[in-house]
Amino acid sequence: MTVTGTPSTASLDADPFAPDVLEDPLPLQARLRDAGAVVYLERYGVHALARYEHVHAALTDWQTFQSAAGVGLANFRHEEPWRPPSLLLEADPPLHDAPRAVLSRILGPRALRGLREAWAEDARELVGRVVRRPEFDAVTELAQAFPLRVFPDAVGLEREGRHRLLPYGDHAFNAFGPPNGLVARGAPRVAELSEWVDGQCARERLAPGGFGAAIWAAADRGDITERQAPLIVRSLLTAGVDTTVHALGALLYAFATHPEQWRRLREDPRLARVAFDEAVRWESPVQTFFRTATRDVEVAGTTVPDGGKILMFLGAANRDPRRWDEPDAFDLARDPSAHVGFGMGLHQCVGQHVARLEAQSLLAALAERVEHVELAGTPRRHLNNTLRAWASMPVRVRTT
Ligand code: 4MI
Repeated sequence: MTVTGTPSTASLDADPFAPDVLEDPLPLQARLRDAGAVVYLERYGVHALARYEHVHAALTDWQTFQSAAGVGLANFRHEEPWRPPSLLLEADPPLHDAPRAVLSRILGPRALRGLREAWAEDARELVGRVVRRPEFDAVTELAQAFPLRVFPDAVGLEREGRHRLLPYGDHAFNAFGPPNGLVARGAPRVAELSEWVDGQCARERLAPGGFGAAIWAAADRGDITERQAPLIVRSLLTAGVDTTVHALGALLYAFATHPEQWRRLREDPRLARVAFDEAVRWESPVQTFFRTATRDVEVAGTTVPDGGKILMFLGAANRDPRRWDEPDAFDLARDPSAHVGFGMGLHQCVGQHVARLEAQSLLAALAERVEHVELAGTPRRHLNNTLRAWASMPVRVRTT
């Protein structure tokens, strides 16, 4: 006898936020993709999507898969968020639209043109200084140092307290996951870090000419309200530093371990743009985000209940062999542009042009000065519930 009807949903008791999985998420990603289109994660009572097709479909259907109930494990329908929700990340239309439109313009390619030359020069100066020594730490001395040098100035932040940006972002990205040891470890500093960040969002703290002042100018024009402006500045400070730091870390790791790809980039520096997207696809600095079902919805034969959380594995989708040839290869010859490392659809990363400009500035400066780069020791991961990150990466370079 053949049993027909609803096929049972695959179910796993694995913990995607356990330290050993965060250390190397690839085996669990493969298990999830192969278990089925939808996998129930028993430990957290959520449904997971790890195949490109289904992650993409969920990302582009904001009506069914909402962000306003939080894009972490916490369900804002029942649980109080650790900070007032973001007007961008944790909102949907119509509330999402005005903040999004304002920030898209401020962080758009046209608006960034004025930063190009200055950032190129900043990158040349930093690289020139760092490569004077043949060995250095590519994470602290480049991937962290460059964004911390250019981004806070572009926002118009005061100098005092900038060391709080990375730990604040690190905690925010941990807080999208379950309340595990990583969140507990960050908890003692949350009050201090949040107080500083929130304080920097006030109009009078932000230097004229920066992204922050431009957000307040939009409030003066009435495009957003004065109550919205500081929270939009807060989005820049939350999303603008750790993400780019870890994307640059991914890029530097990729080239330090793929000498032939570095040669290729040096022969054709126009490949810098593809290189950045390929690194974002390959490492997926933002590994996961949740959505919440706005109704009982069927996904590939499984019903996700209204209010149910859906965990989308961006990193798994970006290495899904159903979508990508040789997904584990870092290869400048492919077109990685459809990756979901920046999300997809309405919420797709509004800061990606800033991230691209940072990466292109740094890569161009490195390509000018560095003939060859390789690991000079074992790189060390930095564990975070959401981010795929490096704590340290010793490299050796041969300069021109
Ligand atoms: C995708 S990373 C991210 C985006 C936005 C915010 C935080 C993180 C925010 O606070 O708006």
